[in-house]
Amino acid sequence: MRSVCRYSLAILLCGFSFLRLEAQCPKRPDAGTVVKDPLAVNSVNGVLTADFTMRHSVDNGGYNHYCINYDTDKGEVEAPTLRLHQGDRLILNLKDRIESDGDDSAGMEAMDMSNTPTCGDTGTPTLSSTNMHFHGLNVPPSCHQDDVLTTLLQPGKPPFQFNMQIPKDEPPGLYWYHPHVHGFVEFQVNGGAAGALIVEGMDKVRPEVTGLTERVFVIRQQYLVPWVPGPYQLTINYQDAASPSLPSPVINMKPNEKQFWRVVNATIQDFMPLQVWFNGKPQPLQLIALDGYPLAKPRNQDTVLVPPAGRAEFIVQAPPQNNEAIFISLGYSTGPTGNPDLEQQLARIDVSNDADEASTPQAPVQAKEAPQAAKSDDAEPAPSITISSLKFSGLRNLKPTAQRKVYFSEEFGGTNGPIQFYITVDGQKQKIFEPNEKPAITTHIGAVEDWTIENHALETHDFHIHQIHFMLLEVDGKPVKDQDLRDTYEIPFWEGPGHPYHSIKARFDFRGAIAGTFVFHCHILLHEDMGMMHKILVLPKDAPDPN
Ligand SMILES: [Cu+2]
Repeated sequence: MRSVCRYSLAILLCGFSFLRLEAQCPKRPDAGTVVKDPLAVNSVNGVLTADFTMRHSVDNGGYNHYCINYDTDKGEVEAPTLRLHQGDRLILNLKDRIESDGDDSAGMEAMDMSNTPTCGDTGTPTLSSTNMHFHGLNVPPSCHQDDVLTTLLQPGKPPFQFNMQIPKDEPPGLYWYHPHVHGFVEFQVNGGAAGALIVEGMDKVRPEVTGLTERVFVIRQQYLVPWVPGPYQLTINYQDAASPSLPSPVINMKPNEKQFWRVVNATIQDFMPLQVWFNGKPQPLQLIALDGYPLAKPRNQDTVLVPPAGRAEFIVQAPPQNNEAIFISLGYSTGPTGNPDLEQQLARIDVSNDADEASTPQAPVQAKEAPQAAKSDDAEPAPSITISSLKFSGLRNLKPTAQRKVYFSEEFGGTNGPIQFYITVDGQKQKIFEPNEKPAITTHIGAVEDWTIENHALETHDFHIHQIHFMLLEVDGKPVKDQDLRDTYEIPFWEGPGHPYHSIKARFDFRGAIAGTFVFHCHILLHEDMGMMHKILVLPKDAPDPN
């Protein structure tokens, strides 16, 4: 649920923005057109260098958009897919060119940043500030890498450089990037500022995908400002998915063709049970990877539930010619105090022998030397990568060094007052996140911990931790059959008195080179912005705890 205070300030914000801002974001595709993949920018000789500019505009429909623009010689393109290999270096120059009018506090009280180290520009975070999080990447939480706590970019300042090496044992798969300035994440990701990042090599782990046409679908979600209660508009690669009130987006496939779909849930809060339908029923999807981690064994599922910020990679087989097929997100109940996630057709699948093969436009400069990513059937057979060589492998057989319990909860602040959103380490006092707080959890490099995460709220929450994946062990106290590696996982709402809390138990692996402070939080972005987040400090092995 959303707070009254945010609502009224959003109206204010809109009142200013509507009148004066020139469009800074590229035009979005028309409704009912063929869904194109994002532009792919490939690494060349082990390095991917890209220049991004964060901008803002308000479209004709009144939607506020923040956009991550990438410079090409034909103009700016929005949110390209960054494609790198294990061990490659990502050099991303990001500049903040958000133009704001009037109040850009977005209803957030100015945060106390005292005693908070600074990386990048100084000043108070506002709606015009930005930074970047590389969701799922197992890279250090340090300045110029994946540090959302202290990295701050302010409008008009020189570009800030992110420079990080993708670990050599990073799982091949689908990751994503988005801004993560505490208090303003939802506004910037709302309908816009998010893109996919792929670590190449899935075919080396899961040969099932070899030679298949690959599609990248980034599902976003947008609401009108001023905000009105109810479900928000979904988009697929920036095209409105609002059938039947707008013509459905179109995905082209050849009859009986198998394609490898890589889907990012870049929504602000939508839990998406994904299905592909034809012949009047959902079809089996061959699930290959979740949250950028290849499955130990592919499995067939009719429904793939992808929580906000989750990713699913699966093989879809088209029906024979002259069959209608659809790609759909089913409705999902998030509980009495949750927002409704309604059923929505994401696209109509057009089955024809004339289907366009070149679905992934490549960035012109980099593509000259880079391998074509979308098709790999004429490439040399890739040497295989074994699951056991990937980060976090072998976790199943390790003995945990600590057990913890963490829980989500909510609290009404008055008769009509805003809800407070908490994530709490059991035994500590419930409190919302503050930038200068001490870490709620301190651990050491080398630790392997089992956490039980419960939901005490009447609303489903969406657990995410930065920097590492965790291995799912139990759901509601029962061992799971598939111990998938995840970085985001849903914990359903409490049904009320007389019912047990829903929970998961998962194993957290701190054996990697990730010393530093980072965060765990709910990935319903409003909840994160309102403080449903805390810090975890990972100390070097044997270092004393300073707290
Ligand atoms: Cu939440």
